[in-house]
Amino acid sequence: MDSLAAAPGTGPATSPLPILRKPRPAARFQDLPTDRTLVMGILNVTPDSFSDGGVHATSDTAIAAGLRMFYAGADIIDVGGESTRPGAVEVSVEEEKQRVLPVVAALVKAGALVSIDTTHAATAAAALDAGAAIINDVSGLTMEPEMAELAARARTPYILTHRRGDASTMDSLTDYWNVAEDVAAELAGVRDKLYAAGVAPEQIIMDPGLGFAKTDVQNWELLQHLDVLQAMGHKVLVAGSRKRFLGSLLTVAGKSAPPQERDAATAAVTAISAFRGAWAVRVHDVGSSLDAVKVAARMAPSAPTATKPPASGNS
Ligand code: PMM
Repeated sequence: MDSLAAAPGTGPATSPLPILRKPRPAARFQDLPTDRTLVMGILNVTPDSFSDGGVHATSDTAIAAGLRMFYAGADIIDVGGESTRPGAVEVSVEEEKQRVLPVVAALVKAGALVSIDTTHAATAAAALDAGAAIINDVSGLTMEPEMAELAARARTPYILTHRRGDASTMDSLTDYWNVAEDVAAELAGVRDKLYAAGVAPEQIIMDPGLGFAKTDVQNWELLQHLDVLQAMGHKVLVAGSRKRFLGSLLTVAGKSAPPQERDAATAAVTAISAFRGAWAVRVHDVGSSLDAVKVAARMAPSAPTATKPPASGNS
């Protein structure tokens, strides 16, 4: 019997950590499943993220939450130490590293595949040293262009997110001619910089940056036209979990639904994104999105059917 094994979340009530399973070999990006959309669990180690700020404010609670997501089936855990919500206060690189590095190291040791959500190259480099396998830079290379050299040197997959401006300015930068075409064109411009730095096409994951310099209507339009992004030939990540445009959609009596009540809508977005071939979704509630991915896979044209093929020939 595996004496260290236990069902997820079954540690004693007094312990913030689920009982640790045996360390597993380090997970590798190239071993991720390719026959379905992947689910990336969001782990914000911050006091002020818009939807889960303060929930995982210490290393222990963050590690426990990350392990729960991993054992629930998340393919990737996205660890971030700085809030990116509009108007968020910047943290120093040292503070950010203190928040994320112990969490990255513990999750990697447990066998999880970890991405590091940061706009700082120094934090990304330290997280890669601690075992992270993907760089998730929501600034789309605008904050620290040296991220490109880091991704090239480390041969690490790089999530290229569309964003205009920064947390303090993006809400006023929503002027587009055709949002899907414009986002794709702006991403293509940054992609060329990544190529110039030596990043290979297969390392690049495109993200439309839902909620970053987008109005509610523009977010929906981007989801409707995911094919425009997919036509660029890279993997596509959809990150709409609990975002404001879902809250607005679910308005009751003039009040936007609070973030914690947006998970069913998030799962619906996951199902549609998966059906349309997204490589991955980035979500807070892993379980409901895993279910949604299964439904989408079962609905795909390639899924098994009970209908017999028409008889061929006269024999
Ligand atoms: N959004 C947030 C944080 N990180 N990363 C990617 N790649 N794409 C996003 O849209 C994105 C991100 C902000 O949302 P959160 O507070 O839920 O993490």
